[in-house]
Amino acid sequence: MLNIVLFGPPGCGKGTQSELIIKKYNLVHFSTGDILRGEIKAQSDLGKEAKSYMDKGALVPDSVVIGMIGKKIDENLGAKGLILDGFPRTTAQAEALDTIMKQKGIAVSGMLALEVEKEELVKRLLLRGKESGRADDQDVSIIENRIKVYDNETAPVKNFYSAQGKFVSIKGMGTIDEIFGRISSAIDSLK
Ligand code: B4P
Repeated sequence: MLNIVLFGPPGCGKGTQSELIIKKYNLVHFSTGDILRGEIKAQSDLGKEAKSYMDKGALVPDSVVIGMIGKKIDENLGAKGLILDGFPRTTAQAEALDTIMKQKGIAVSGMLALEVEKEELVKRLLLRGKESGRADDQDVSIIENRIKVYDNETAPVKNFYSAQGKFVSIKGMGTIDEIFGRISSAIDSLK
């Protein structure tokens, strides 16, 4: 299986590029953010818990998010591969993913990390907030908190994959098509 971790700060283009990748490479999309927003919409217990963290720009606890991944992998073991969009976001999540994948005889093929300047991230997210009404994209202080949480808790996950020789840095500035071209070249060299 071709299992790709698509990584980067909030607003770097993970969701946007995932849509293009799944079409071109016929992979299954797994976005923890989308799943959590679905739970919030359904007003489930999980959604209520997740909302209290997401509204502040904090990460949802590892135990909640890790619990969601095993089932998704089991459901898609026959697929060509997975795009993990927004997961793992902590080293504990990366370790759990490794353990679960080893049990199933599969592995992460590579981590593609989109690098984008902070001002551009804030600009993109505020624009999305205006267009979509997404609660965590409306307020500069919440967006800045998400970027801070990324720097402190999520960026170290790069070291985890770097130590396994699986880390690939991708310039995430430019048009969506330009960035997709860089991502496609990186994926082709993983295959
Ligand atoms: P996510 O849903 O993962 O959202 P995100 O990181 O904010 O956005 P993404 O990166 O996908 O958006 P994109 O740039 O594509 O997470 C939301 C929250 O859920 C987290 O803060 C956290 O609380 C929780 N969560 C999720 N996963 C978790 C986990 N594993 N553990 C714990 N908590 C978790 O899009 C941004 C905007 O930029 C769009 O409007 C897009 O159109 C635009 N854009 C994209 N590319 C562009 C380009 N090249 N030029 C101009 N605009 C561009």
